[in-house]
Order: sequence, then C-alpha cells, then structure tokens
Amino acid sequence: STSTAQKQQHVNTLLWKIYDKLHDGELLSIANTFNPEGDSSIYSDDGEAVHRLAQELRDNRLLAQHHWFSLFNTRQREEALMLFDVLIHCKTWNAFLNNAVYWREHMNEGEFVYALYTAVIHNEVAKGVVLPPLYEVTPHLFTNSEVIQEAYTAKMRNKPGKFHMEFTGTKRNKEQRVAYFGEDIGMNTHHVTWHMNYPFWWKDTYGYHLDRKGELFFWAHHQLTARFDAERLSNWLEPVDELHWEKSLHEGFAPHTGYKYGGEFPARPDNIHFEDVDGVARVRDLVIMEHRIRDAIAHGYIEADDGTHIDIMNDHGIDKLGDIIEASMYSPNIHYYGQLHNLAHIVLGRQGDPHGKYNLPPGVMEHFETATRDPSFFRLHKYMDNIFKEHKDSLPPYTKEELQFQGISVENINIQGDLKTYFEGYEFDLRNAVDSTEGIEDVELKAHVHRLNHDEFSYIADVNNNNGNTVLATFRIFLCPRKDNNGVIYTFEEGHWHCIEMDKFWKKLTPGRNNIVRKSSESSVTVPDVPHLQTLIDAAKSENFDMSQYERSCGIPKRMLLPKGNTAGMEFALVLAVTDGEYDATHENAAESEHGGSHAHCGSKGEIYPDKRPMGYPLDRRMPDKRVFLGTPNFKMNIVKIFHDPTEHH
Ligand code: CUO
Repeated sequence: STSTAQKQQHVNTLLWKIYDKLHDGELLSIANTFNPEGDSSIYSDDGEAVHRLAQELRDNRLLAQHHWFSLFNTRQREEALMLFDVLIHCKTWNAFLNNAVYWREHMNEGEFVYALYTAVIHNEVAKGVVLPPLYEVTPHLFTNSEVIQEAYTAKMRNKPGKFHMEFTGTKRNKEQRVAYFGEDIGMNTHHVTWHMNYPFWWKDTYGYHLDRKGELFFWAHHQLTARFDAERLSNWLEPVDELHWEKSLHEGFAPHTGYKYGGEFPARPDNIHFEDVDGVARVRDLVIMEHRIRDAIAHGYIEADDGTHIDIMNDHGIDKLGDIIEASMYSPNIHYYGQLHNLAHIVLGRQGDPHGKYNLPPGVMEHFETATRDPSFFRLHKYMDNIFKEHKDSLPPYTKEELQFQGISVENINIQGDLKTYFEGYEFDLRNAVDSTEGIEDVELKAHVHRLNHDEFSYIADVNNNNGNTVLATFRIFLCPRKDNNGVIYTFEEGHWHCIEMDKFWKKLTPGRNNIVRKSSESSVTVPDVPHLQTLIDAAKSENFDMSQYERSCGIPKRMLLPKGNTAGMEFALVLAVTDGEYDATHENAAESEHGGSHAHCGSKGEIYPDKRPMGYPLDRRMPDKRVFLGTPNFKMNIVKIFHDPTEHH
C-alpha cells in the first residue's frame, strides 16, 4: 500500500501549476495509459459514477479548461460533483490517484481542484494527506490583481520578487478599517474549507451522515458574524446592519481581484437597489422564502414535504432551520422553503450585471474563497443570523435549575499574560499564479501581506468540586464585547448574542479545589497555519513524514483567536461556564482527546458532534434576567481588556 508521504507527493504534484499540463513523468504516463472504465471492481459503486462522467467526456459536454468555474453554476457544479462521485467511490489510493491524474487532464481546472479537495477530505483512502493552502494553489482568488500583475512582469523578466498586498480600497471607505478580517487569507481558507467539510450538496449515500450540519452552518456563520462585529467595535464602527431586500444596499464594492481566466470580479456601486437576476431568482421569491421560514419559527414547526410537521421548539430545531435556510440536501422541504442562502449569494454576486447584458463573470459572493471580501457578505449573513435569533428567542430562557452543575462552583476566571494583538508580515508563494512559459525558468515570487496576530496567553480558573467524587466537566469559554459603539454597556439580553466562542474542552475535576490552566494555543475553535506548498513538497520527500497536526484546516486561524481590540485597551467580558460533562459529552474519554481539533466550529470528522448541548450553550437563548446567570455558581464572568500594539511585528 502507498505511504502517507507518497500520497502527499501525489497531491502536491497534482496541484502544482494546476493550469498547466502535468509535468511529472510518472503521473503523465498514468494519464496516457489509464482507462477509468477498464476495471469496475476498483469502485465501491461498480463504476456507476465513472461511466456517467466518461460518457459526458465522450459526448464532449464537459466545460473547457481555462474557463472560470463557479460552484453556484448549476451545470458546472454537476460536473465537479460527477468527479467527486468518482473519487469518493475509489476503494484504494491507487484508484483514486489514477482517476485524479486522468481527470485533471480532461476537465476544467476549477472543477478538478474543487472535486479533489472535497474528495481528499471525505474519502478514507486519503487519510493523512494535508491539503495545500488554497492561496498558494489558486492564488488569484486570494490576492489583489495588482500584485498578480507584478508577479507576471517579474516572471517575464526572470527576476524574483516580493510584492506588497494592501487591503482593497481607500481610507475614504470606512469599511476598509476592517478589510483585514474579510480579506485575511487564513480566514478565507477557514470559510472555504468549512464549506468543503459541510457541502450543501452532500448526500449520505456518499458514505456517512454529517452530524448537526444545519446547526453547524448556523454556528460557524454566527461566529463569523459575531467576530466581524467585534472587529468593527475595535475600530469604532457600528455592528453590521442586516440586509433588506426592499431597501437599497449602501455598501458598494470594488474587488481588485479576478479569475485566472475570465477577467476581473465585477464591481458594485454604492446604494444599489436589488434587481431580479435572470434565470436565478426574483427578489420577490427571496422575500417569500423568508416569510415562510419566519412563519415556521412563529408556529414552532416546519412543514415537511410529506405533509408532516417537524417540531422545532427544542434543542434540535436550530439544526432543521439551518438545513432549510442554507438550503442543503437535508432540507425536509426544499420546494416550499426554497434555498434562501444559496440563492442570495448568487443574487448578490450578480448585481453588477443582473440581466447578463455585459457577459460579466460571477462576483466574489459566488465563491467561498472570496465571499467575505465583500461587505455585503456580512450584511447577508447578519440577516440570516437574525432569523436564527428569532428562533432562539422563541425558546424559553434557561432556568437556574437547568443550568446548575451540582456541587461545582467557579471561584475565579482570569488571563495569565496579556491580551495583546498586533499586525505582522507574512509571505506566501505566487508561483502558481503565473503561467509556465517555455524557456523561462521558475523564479521566486511572493506576496507579502499584513495579518492580525496576538501574543500567547492562558486562561486560569479555580473550580471547587464539593462532590465527594471526581466528575467530568465541560469548560465553555467565551469573550463578549462589553460596550456598543457608543460606549454603552450591553445588557445580558443584548450582549449574549455578540459573544465569541474561545474554547471548549473537557476536564476531570477531583474533589476539592482544582486549578485549571488552559493555553490559548490549545483552543478547539482554531487551527495553525497550513504549511506552505513548498514545505509540503520538501516534507513529503523525507522518510518520517508526519504532518497530522495540519490535516484539519477547518477552523479559525490561531492568530485570529482574539479580536484586535484597541491601543487604550478594549473591554470584554470573559465568561466561563462549567457544565456537567457526564451529560454533555458524546465521545468516550472526552477529557483525554482533542476530538480531531477545531471541533467547536467544524465538528469531529465522520463522528457525531462531541457536545450534546446546543452550540453556543448556555449563552444561546434569551437572558432577560441576569440574576439567573450571576446566581449560578458554576458560571463566572470577569472583565478583561484587549490591547492592540500598533507597531508592525516581523
Ligand atoms: Cu459561508 Cu454564505 O455560507 O458563505
């Protein structure tokens, strides 16, 4: 069988210069000799998927190479998923590799990259492979066009170069103050990877069920929204206002980013009025979907397509709502509730050319790699977040009795070290952004970006266990902005919805006093930087290749765990809730495992979500009476400050 290092080499080679023909002799010979339909026994579906795709190829129906690809284009998605279907049914790495090589040469590059990434994530045969950072595989989706142009020029002159990437726009646009968040290459990688882990088109026939997929859709995006608002407050901006289909969209956007082939992403001026998009949706359709969803929330049940009612007035309601709002294949009634979220992305992405008069390619909103660059992304997601909130607000607030953890009291919660943020320089490889040109050697080409980072710190807590025995406890840590943009202190009722999740983990508490220390670097919401493609290429050549800590790139970048704060010190409520792990934990040995890492926003691959409680518990429901929280001994709150150091670190 193939070693992990060899698999990693294969994936590296497949993705290197994805817009060129394969350059590797060994893989090239596979491309020339392999017949995908030659042996059906290599597939777990007897070759059903591969016959379908091969027929499309024979009929000359597949999208050409060197054309843009969008997952939201129905036909293009079908093609990418046909390839995914082939790869997910490969029983061995060899079958997987042979097909990947073959279809790389015969299909559109964007479709290929998407299918390969999702198949590596979901097919067991690829276990151990680290997917290279997308910003080095398809850099044009993460890098300003100006920088890409400079890279081209340097390449043509055979001169190595480093090019500084600025955030798009100018100081005259106040949204630019938070562009460092929406344009962060790691944040964009988190977002696109999340959607690859939880694709809206997923069917359980691909192999397994994605546990609490709808709720994770809500939670991951709710956290993006809350985190973006915390960054806005750090920069003296008001929190995002939700989008209204019938009002004009104030924020325009000039992407300064483009496709490798297919031109620039279209721009959108300020204050547009939403227009129907031909062949996609009328604005009226979206409003109808919204009303039907709000009706379901008001009634407390969803109408399934077989006429039955699904009760949502419980902890599982949010999961069902996520399914119908996104909408995913798990939606119990896609015909009635429609696909509010997915259609909204397309409608927003097309406002520059809604009737297709100018033949513009899809906008940034139609790509998970680029969507958060556009301020309308956060307006759209705030709008959906408020729909989810309407549901959460319809559930009864937790009572003290429900929240209590018998015999457990938190004496204090604090921070060891300073909460200090800064910007640092970071470089990534642009060699895949430029075409290979015959007779011109590869030269070093890099983009230099500014990214948010922070000093490491630890949480320290003293927790008393007054029970006579050791108990398993769930630790839930949140950070909540204390004041709004006018400096007014948030009430619990307002503030709980703005809390950002910092960590969640399990620990055993022995009888008596327990001193708990947890490092920021251990957080279950974050992931480290994915190693550079070149690092992966070098590492895969070594004997003892082990990159397992980087396998999961779904999670917020480690360095963005803290919001920026400000130079004077911005106040946050640090919240610790210790709850009953015996009840909460769904995995064996909860305290001894990290559950694959970044499980809080990304779940545990192939397994059920490690925590039985609703995501965001215990801050997810209304909090009309702060005495409930303050009077619960297993909860504790402390006010801390995040300081921003304005000098750039290197
Ligand atoms: Cu992630 Cu709208 O769901 O971009």
